[in-house]
Amino acid sequence: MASVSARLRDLVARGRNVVALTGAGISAESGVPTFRGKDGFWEKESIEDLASPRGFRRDPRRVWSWYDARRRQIAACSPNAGHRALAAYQAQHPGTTLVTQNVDALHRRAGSRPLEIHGCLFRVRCPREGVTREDLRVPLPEIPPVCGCGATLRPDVVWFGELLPEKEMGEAMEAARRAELFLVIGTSSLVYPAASLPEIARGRGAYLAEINVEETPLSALADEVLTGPAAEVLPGLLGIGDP
Ligand code: BV8
Repeated sequence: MASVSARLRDLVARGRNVVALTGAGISAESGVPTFRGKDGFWEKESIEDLASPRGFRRDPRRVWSWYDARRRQIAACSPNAGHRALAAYQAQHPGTTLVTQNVDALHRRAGSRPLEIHGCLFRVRCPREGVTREDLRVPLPEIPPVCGCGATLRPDVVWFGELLPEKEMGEAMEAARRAELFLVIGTSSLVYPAASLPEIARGRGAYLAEINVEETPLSALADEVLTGPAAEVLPGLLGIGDP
């Protein structure tokens, strides 16, 4: 287990204005591939063709086949000890803000109340009616799925070149500004504007701790780096035995 400074332990125990930002790495031990690691999602596919409005307009069937495959894969996965430790910590310290870039719904399944700033794979949106609804059908009955109004549905996720949801991102920015402790967990810190959140927090005086299995562009800015898998580091760090 990575060694933790007394300062970090105190801030965790105090539990005031704590923000956690998670990425694909926290779901790795649940069996969900990360994006940029080996066997990652992006390794096989071109990101522009799949996670972009242009790619979807050009070939909705291909894009939905990829999302349906991810939905099937993730539906078979369960939250891990890292997700559960964050959920228990947020229950103990209700002022904790959990921001996730992940679209796998595993934080919610672990009992957390996350700000899902990149949306969720298990929600669909009708572009004609502007209505978003949960859709847990695995596999989808037809590819691409069609709304009752006849329009082709889209996944309720944020694609490259698209704006992040205003409400969730506004709350995340506000929490980053007020943060006393900002934990960055399992993200390559490459995708913006999500990656700007720890920078904002650090700039406003937050203590910045990174939990990752390898160095990232954020590591140099962090006050403390805990190297190790999130499912192993988080229960000990957050003082939560794995129930
Ligand atoms: C936008 C949803 C603006 C879909 C995704 C500067 C400012 C603003 C924008 C930009 C900018 N520079 C470039 C941009 C454009 C772009 C961007 O950031 N590009 C990057 C690639 C350079 N950003 C955008 O397009 C965003 N929109 O800015 O709009 C705008 C302005 C005007 C008009 C219109 C719009 C939208 C970004 C959201 C894109 N959507 N996904 C889907 O999932 O299908 S991004 C995708 O990457 C996922 O959401 C994912 O969460 C995210 C980040 O990846 P990570 O989660 O970090 O995963 P990764 O595999 O990279 O890393 C895993 C990490 O875990 C590694 O560090 C690894 O070491 C670690 N790890 C592995 N195992 C473990 C572990 N850690 C701990 N424990 C383990 N066991």
